[in-house]
Parts: sequence; C-alpha cells; structure tokens
Amino acid sequence: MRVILHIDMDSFFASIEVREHPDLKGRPVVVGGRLEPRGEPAAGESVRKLRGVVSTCSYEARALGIHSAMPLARAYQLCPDAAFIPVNMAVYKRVSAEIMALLRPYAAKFEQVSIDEAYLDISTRVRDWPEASAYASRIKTAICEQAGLSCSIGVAPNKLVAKIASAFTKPDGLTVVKQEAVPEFLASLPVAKLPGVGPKAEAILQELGIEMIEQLARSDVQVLIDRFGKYGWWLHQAAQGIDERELVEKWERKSLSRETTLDEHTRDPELLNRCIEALAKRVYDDLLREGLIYKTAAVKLKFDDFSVHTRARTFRSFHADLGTIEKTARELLKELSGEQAGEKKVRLVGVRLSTLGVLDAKQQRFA
Ligand code: TTP
Ligand code: MG
Repeated sequence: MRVILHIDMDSFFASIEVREHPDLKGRPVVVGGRLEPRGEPAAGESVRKLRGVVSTCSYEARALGIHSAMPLARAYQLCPDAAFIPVNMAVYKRVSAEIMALLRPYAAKFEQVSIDEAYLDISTRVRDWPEASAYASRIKTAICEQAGLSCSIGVAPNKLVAKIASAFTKPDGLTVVKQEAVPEFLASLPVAKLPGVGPKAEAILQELGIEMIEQLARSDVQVLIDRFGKYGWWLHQAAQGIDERELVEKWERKSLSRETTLDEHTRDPELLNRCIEALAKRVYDDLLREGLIYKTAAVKLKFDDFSVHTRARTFRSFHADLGTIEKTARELLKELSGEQAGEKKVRLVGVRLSTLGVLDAKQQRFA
C-alpha cells in the first residue's frame, strides 16, 4: 500500500506573526511589503504609504476578502483596522527549517516543496488507512505542541491526490482519501483544483465543455493531447487520480556525529572503547530516526594538549547497521591511539558518519 502525506502550514507567515505577538490572535493580520529603512513612519502615514502586495493574511482577514498577491493599498481599503506587518523572511525561514526537521523523521522518504509544504512517504510506517489517519493526527499534534502552529494534511495514495486533499479542508484540516475513494473524491471538484491548471488551461477546458474533473476523466485523451500536447495526457491521468511520481529527496544531511568530553582525561583503552561504543549507539539511533544509511565512519580524538586527530574509513557500499559502526570505530580508535603514543591523554571522543544516503522502502532490509 502506498501512502503519501501532503502537509501545508496554515496562513504560514501570518500564523508565525500571531505566535510571536499573541495580542494579534483573532484579528485580521496582513503580512506584506517591507519596513521603510528610515524606520517607523508616523501613525497613519504607514498605511497610506503601503506599497507592494499581500504575501499572506490570517483567515480572519480572508473572511474580509483579502488574499495573497492583492495590493496592500487595496487590503487597507477593505480593512483599515487590520494589523499590517512587514515581511520578516529571516524568521519565517528559521521556523520553516525547524518544522521540516521535525517532520523528516516521520517519513521513509521526504520532499520539501516550498517554505511551508512537504510530502512524506509513510508507506512502510502504516498498515492501513485508519493507521495512516492516526499517524497524520500525531504529526499535527507534534507541530502544534512543538512549533505552536497549525497545518492541514492530505493523506492519499499519491502526491497529486494528497496535495488536493490537504487544501480540501483548511485551516487545521485532515483529509484522508483512501485508494478506493479517489474517483469519487475527484469527481465533484472543478478542474482548477488540479495542480498546474491555471486560468489559461481552465478557459481552454471550458471551451471543450469540461468544467469538472469528472468530465475531464471521461473525455477523449486524444482531444486533450491535440489541444495541450503531452500535458493533455498528464491532465487525463490526473483526472483519474493516477500519479506515479516518486518523492524527490532534496534535503540531504552531510553527516551525523556525536561526541563526548571525558570527566577525567585518560589513556585507558578499555574506557575509551566503552566510550566509543556508547557514541556509536547514539549516532546509530540518529541514523535510524532519520531513515539514513552511511558509507563513511570516522573517529575523532582531542588530547589534553588540545591537538585534534581524526581518522575515517569509507566503505565500498552503504551500510545501515550498528555492528559495522562499532567495529570500525574501535579499529580507528586503536590506530589513532597507536599513532599518538606517549604521555598525552584523551579529553574528548567523537564518532561521525558521513557520505549518507536515504534508506528507501526497497532498502528497508538493511535496517
Ligand atoms: P501558501 O501555503 O500558499 O499560503 P499560506 O500558508 O499563507 O495559507 P494557506 O493556509 O492557504 O496555506 O504559501 C505559504 C507562504 O508563502 C505564505 O504564508 C506567504 C508566502 N506567499 C507569498 O509570499 N506570496 C504569495 O503569493 C503566496 C501564495 C504565498
Ligand atoms: Mg500554507
């Protein structure tokens, strides 16, 4: 069974501003434009001089007709009492990175699509659709508790339907479309709900007498290909809820490492071995949690004269087990200690894994 989640944060920039300024809660909040470099304009002046467009706004502001890409001046006409906040991109990027890091371990495969959207392949983590729904609920709770923000999630057999499903109930939505329910779910939606269908494609489809996805699914694929080329074929597939696209893992971790400073500096091989094994276990737990595999293992020693020595070994193929990390780390420790013979004692030990890959469903047997 293939289960894909699409997660989209609710009114992302505006929700972050509300989280940072709780007095804004429940109010129309409009995020857009930039702060004047000269600083705060006088009262009243700021809104009259509003330039640029709305990046996003709270759902309270949407109820008044304000939306993304609308000129700020127009938003002000619609609601002079709204809180107008300039874009603070550095903050939103930081929050986005925190949320993506929080989401990553929930998926066997992960694809970030934009600042506030991601796909998660959880096919190997759940057995049926009720479990998938409960899994998505847990993710919503985690984002709420750990980031103080709400999101909407679509759960479906592929990326296309998951994306449409996440937008289906917003904000704070959870829409599950199991395999058997896909045709019925799509049937009642207008063609504009298909990703990629903008006003232009919508107008052409209307000329062909096609307004709903159901009509598109039943239409002659050759007519669509004649009109749209290859995209016509894709449209026909999409209307039937068919989408085989895999998730594309863009985010790659360069390395995983753990280190520890010793309470007492030592040269005792027994003690150092125990320390290395404990670190290997911790790095291995990180690896498992992130669904990764490794090709390189390394050990680092810092001595009491503050000199730092590292030694790494790269394998011919990827590994996913703890045993190889432990064995390699012990051997590298022995080599390093041998090189640094003398009176120097060790004050810090580290274990690092690099040349990382993603453990996908087919490679699960590695684990
Ligand atoms: P969206 O996910 O499209 O919008 P949203 O998160 O604000 O609201 P929704 O609840 O409908 O998902 O975009 C994410 C962020 O990207 C949004 O918070 C601000 C930014 N953005 C712009 O700067 N300009 C735009 O035109 C749009 C659509 C978004
Ligand atoms: Mg969003």
